[in-house]
Amino acid sequence: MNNVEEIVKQASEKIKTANSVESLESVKTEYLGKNGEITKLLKSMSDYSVEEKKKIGALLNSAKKEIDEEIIKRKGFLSSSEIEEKMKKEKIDFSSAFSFNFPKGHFHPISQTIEDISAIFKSLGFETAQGPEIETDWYNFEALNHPADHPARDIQDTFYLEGMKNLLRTHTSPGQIHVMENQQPPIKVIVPGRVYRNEASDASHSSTFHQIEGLSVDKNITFIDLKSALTLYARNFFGNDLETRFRPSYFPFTEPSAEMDVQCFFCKGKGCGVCKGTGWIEILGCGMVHHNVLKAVKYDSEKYTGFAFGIGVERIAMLKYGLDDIRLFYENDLRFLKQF
Ligand code: 2U9
Repeated sequence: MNNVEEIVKQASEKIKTANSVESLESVKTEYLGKNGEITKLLKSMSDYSVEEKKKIGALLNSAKKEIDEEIIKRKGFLSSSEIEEKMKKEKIDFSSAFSFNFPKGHFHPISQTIEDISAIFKSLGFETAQGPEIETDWYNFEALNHPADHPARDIQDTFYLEGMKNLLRTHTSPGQIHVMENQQPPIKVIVPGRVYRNEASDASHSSTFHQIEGLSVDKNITFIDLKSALTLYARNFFGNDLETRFRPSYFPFTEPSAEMDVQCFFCKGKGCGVCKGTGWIEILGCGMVHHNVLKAVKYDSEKYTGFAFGIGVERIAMLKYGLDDIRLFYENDLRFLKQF
């Protein structure tokens, strides 16, 4: 009986080093099973006196209890890590469990381009707003400083709806008029959307296309703010290494107005077919918001100034993907769309 302590120590050592529930079970059998070390000693007690039996019985029972408890503890630990291990090994990827193979779609290249451009302006602090495609003369022209006899108002250029009261917007600018009517400065929004022009379509014209227009109005907004925002946009979209330039232009709703060019990203300014030998590519129109526009939305044009810009999405997408016919975007030919 002197070696009971030694047996417990040995068992304890084996329990600690057992590294599976299975090997733990065999340790249990070795010590507490039918022919186990402790069981054998319990069986041999008949050789002792009643007094001795009491003492030895207590000793063996506490040894048995100790071994049993250690095994239970170790088993708890091993089974949880075994389950973990098993879960890792048997991880099932259910994505392949569906036998029907849905063809995966993706966004249209025009949507992708709108998304890419919007993300850049979002990073510059612009929020996105949207407006209706059916507008009135006031929102589409009058509030945007188009004189009554402006050619764009001609039925030849604009789709008027029945009764001539409503029209299909010819630009997304009326969206910004709505924003300004509902909100005081500071304003910093972009308005992406579909616009309509009553014109014949060819490789570079379509009666429906998309614009992203932007507007920033606050105290002390200057042409510097316009240049820095649009230069950051152009560098980000077309590449940091390309030069940009602004040329004077004319729009009824901005004064002064400008157009922005980026150095041709195909020939890096040397002159090629894409830039028609000029080394520059026009990417947007812009300007300081005309004070008549600020007045139309009842902003104090002495207190506030703003800049605005307009980007033709199809034009940018054609440049980016090297396409020469705008009509490809609307034909929904899968052989074309699948390439994006
Ligand atoms: C408000 C005031 C001013 C938006 C502007 C342009 C210049 C412009 C064209 C780009 C290519 C149209 O799609 S396109 O053909 N747009 O050149 N757009 S400034 O100016 C605004 C907008 C809203 C209230």
